[in-house]
Amino acid sequence: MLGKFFKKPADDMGGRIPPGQTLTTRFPVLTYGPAQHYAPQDVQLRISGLAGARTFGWADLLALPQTTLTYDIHCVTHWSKLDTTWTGVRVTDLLAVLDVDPRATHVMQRSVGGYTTNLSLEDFARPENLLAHTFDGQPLAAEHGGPLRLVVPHLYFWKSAKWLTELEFMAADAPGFWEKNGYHMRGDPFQEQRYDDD
Ligand SMILES: Nc1nc2c(c(=O)[nH]1)N[C@H]1C(S)=C(S)[C@@H](COP(=O)(O)O)O[C@H]1N2
Ligand SMILES: [Mo]
Repeated sequence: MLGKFFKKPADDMGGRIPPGQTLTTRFPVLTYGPAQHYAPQDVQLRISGLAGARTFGWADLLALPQTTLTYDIHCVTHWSKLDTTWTGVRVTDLLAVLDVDPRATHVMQRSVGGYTTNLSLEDFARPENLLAHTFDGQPLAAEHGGPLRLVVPHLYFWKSAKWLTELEFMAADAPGFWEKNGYHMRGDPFQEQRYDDD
């Protein structure tokens, strides 16, 4: 049955398909534990650690510049999906209104439900990264992390926390949920950084 939805790319689509990945046109749901369900009005994005403590509610997030971007996503379970379109707040536009301490080198994403995943500040601050609330022009479905998730397309998709509720700025790297369980600290799909010994 899976063969109906997953096909081996004929080529690497001009370098767009990382090694070991297979294309899908579906949008698989990958969640450890149950999906979280709450209204946009209940979104609270806390900023903590080495940045001035702040909380952004839904209206605060919508008051920031809104951007729509299309790019490919890659899951460590070997599926890639091309040309996914997301709308939200660019991480760089959020950073522009924060007061980040120069000692901050890493960011921990925290989700409603307890999922965590770490990024270097450099990987976090890329201009294509979005705090996304909309997928394909529709409100992001709860199963895919709505009302609000991070999307960091240049790394494996486990680095994009669904139901995002906190960004902690840190002076050193620290493992999140999957990283504590053997996944790579960075997770670059083009270097196949799947596990911590890759
Ligand atoms: N809060 C939370 N975020 C998460 C996960 C999770 O289990 N909980 N799974 C990660 C993994 S492993 C992947 S591949 C993507 C899957 O996103 P999707 O379900 O929208 O395809 O979400 C990531 N973000
Ligand atoms: Mo994943």
